[in-house]
Amino acid sequence: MTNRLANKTALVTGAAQGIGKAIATRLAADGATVIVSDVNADGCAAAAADIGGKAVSIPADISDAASVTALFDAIQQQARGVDVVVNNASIVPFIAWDDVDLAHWEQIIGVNLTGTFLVSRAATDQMRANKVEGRVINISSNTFFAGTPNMAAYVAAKGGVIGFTRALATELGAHGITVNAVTPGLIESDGVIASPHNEAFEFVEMLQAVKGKGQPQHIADVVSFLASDDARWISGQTLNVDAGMVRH
Ligand code: NAD
Ligand code: 4PL
Repeated sequence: MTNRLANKTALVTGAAQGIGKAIATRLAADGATVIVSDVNADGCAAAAADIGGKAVSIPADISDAASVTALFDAIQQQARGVDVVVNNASIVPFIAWDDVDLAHWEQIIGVNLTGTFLVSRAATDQMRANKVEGRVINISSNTFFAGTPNMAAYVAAKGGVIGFTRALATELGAHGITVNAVTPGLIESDGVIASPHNEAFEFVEMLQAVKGKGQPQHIADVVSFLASDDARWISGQTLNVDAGMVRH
């Protein structure tokens, strides 16, 4: 689509399907070498094959510290390190509040918040070791603003991601690394289509300023901008991408 990420290597987590796959596809179209990563190893390899070109599949579980270490060792060997990291992988639950127990809470925080920490820790250590003025882009959710029902642990984790984004931007700004978050609204991803969230489109569209069904491409196009040199003066921010459903 552009050539603005030529000579960059971009890691996208949770890229086997949905929004992550669309982001990986867009960054590759912008000229990046894309590391397609996912806990679903078969889906990960299939997505990298679909993208083709310079896309590389390296499966990893972001909630597992050893798996994340192995991922970044492989990236250092195969691509001489990472320039752009998109923390997209997460579990998107639909669960009544009465069913939210400690095991569910710990699972969602463990993947959606601690996983984002583990990948950001390893990625920004690698960027600094390589003297790379890198980009970290965290996929949060507009449920943090809306307090959307049936996702209490998820909303808490996504709020944590926004707080972490603000703090990490401060910690790393002196190294030329920017850290930003994107908050999508309801998007017709593979995961959403296969879940009860798929029933919510009519209601959500009623709340949107701009009408239509959110698509993975709507998020990928904004992530491409944040990954580009045009966004060099933006850090610690949360960019809401939901057709104007919520205003913050
Ligand atoms: P999805 O369920 O379609 O895809 C998520 C991917 O993440 C899957 O391929 C899954 O295997 C992977 N994944 C899950 N746990 C993992 C782990 N421990 N390690 C590595 N990979 C893991 O989801 P989606 O709808 O495309 O969502 C992508 C991102 O966008 C998520 O961060 C989600 O919270 C966010 N988001 C989605 C929506 C929406 O409506 N779809 C709205 C706002 C935010
Ligand atoms: C508005 O992040 O942002 C449902 C499911 N509805 O995961 C989300 C909205 C969902 C959302 C989300």
